[in-house]
Amino acid sequence: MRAMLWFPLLFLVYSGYSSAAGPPVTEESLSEVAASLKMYVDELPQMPRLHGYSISKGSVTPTKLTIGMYEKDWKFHRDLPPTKVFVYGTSKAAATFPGPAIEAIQGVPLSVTWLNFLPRRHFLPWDPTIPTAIPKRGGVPTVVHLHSGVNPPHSDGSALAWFTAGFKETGSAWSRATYTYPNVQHSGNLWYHDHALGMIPANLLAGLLGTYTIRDPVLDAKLNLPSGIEFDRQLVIADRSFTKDGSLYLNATGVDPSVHPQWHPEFFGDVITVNGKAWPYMKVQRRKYRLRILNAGNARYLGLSLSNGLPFTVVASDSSYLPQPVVTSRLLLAPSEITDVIVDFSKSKTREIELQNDAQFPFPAGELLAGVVEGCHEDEVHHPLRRDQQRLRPARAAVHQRADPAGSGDGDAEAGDDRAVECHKPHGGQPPAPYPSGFVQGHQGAGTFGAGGLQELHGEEEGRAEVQRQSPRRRRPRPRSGIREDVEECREDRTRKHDQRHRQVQPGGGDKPFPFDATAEPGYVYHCHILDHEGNGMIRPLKLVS
Ligand SMILES: *[C@@H]1O[C@H](CO)[C@@H](O)[C@H](O)[C@H]1NC(C)=O
Ligand SMILES: [Cu+2]
Repeated sequence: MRAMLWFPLLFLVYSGYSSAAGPPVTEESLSEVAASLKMYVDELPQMPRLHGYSISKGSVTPTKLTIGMYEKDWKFHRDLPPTKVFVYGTSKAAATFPGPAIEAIQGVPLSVTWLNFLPRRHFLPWDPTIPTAIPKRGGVPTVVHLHSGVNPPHSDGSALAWFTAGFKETGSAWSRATYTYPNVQHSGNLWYHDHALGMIPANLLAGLLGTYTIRDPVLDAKLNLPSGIEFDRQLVIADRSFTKDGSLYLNATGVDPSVHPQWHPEFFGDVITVNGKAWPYMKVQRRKYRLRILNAGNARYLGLSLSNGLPFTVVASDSSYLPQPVVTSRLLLAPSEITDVIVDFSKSKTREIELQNDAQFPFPAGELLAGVVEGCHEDEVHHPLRRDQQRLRPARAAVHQRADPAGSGDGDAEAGDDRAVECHKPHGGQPPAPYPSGFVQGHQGAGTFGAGGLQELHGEEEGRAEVQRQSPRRRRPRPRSGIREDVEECREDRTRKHDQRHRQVQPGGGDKPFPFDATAEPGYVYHCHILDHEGNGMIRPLKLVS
């Protein structure tokens, strides 16, 4: 297995001099650092878990957390000097890369006060020439978005609701330090990350990200999936590049400086980190594990498989269970996607298994690293400590009954008012101005955001007429399954109709309204989740207006 490494092993011992004083950083020097890091010497850590609820007199009650953002040093690898990062934690000492794993309970609201303790200057380059959060008096602008969260607009982490350390400066949409997460949606896998306008590639690369799990103890128990801190694990995969002194690297020179001094369409790191360690290993027992895998890279897709051919049983994707489990030997994960899989290590015929990545980059047109695999982590299979008697119950039980499970368009129990959604485009300055005539149509009860169709319309008149024509009772095209935040880009030169159906994600289906006003200020945003694209302006306000 070890012959299949990415690079021949080079044992180079670097002294920790500063990159400012050293030779210029080149692609070769970054690859050399990556090649110098021996794989599988650090054990996969688990991030600290934060319970998003209290237990009082035997029942679960809401609670409040305070989480700060800190600059600190983080050890990504035994042989790499400490790396400066920006990370989340309940204190500087407790802060981790990625941040603490927040565990919420379905139906139990959680309040989080997010505090910025970051210094005056960012240690990574960022682009001031596009609509970007730029404080006048220094500091690093930040705001926290809970990805896939069904949250009130004021707690959604609008890109313009940013704030610097001590709230010394705040963006135009800032309204509060404490966010509330109702957790009314399905149990599932979410993640939180920074969302400050234009700062997203740099702030996430620096480490401002973490997992957020909504559990439904009754449902989860029924499914009989591997559970508990040892067997239900988060794997946060993020590619990064390191200079010889251990610093995170982000290129500040654009691909074509004659066009733009800084623009880089996509960041690809040379080192794969999992839970903040470069190529770690994980010791596993001969039994089933639940692995919740997040691709937290800026732009790298992951095509994951296990080196000994063990399959993955996919039980959930981003933020909800699948209708049926899907057995596959390969998982394709775009940036920010989460897959929730069961791996049965009792079926392993080998003692070591590499989690491999074969995705091209940029995806899908980039080069394939022929004959080469990247090990993300290695599972060393130990003899069983106890026999694994566990059997998965049919995952059908996992699915929340939806109002319209088949997506047939019949039985559209859309209590729903139609919602006109305006697309906005940035007009050079900030805040971004609305698209003059762009809009999408949707329904209240948003959660599943299935793009049924896309049709080009000409001019505002035709657009408005189309919205009117589409009554709430009308049959709509079958939405794609799965839940995504991404919507196709609105082009400023055309008016487009996105035929959207927002489906209720309340437990037990039904069409209960949100426990908040989804039309309130400052609205929401939609954006590309290749972070470098988002950072380059592919992010737009989205407001439910009626
Ligand atoms: C940074 O980007 C420039 C322009 O594309 C490129 O020439 C240079 O090699 C890059 N540096 C590194 C270290 O990747
Ligand atoms: Cu996100």
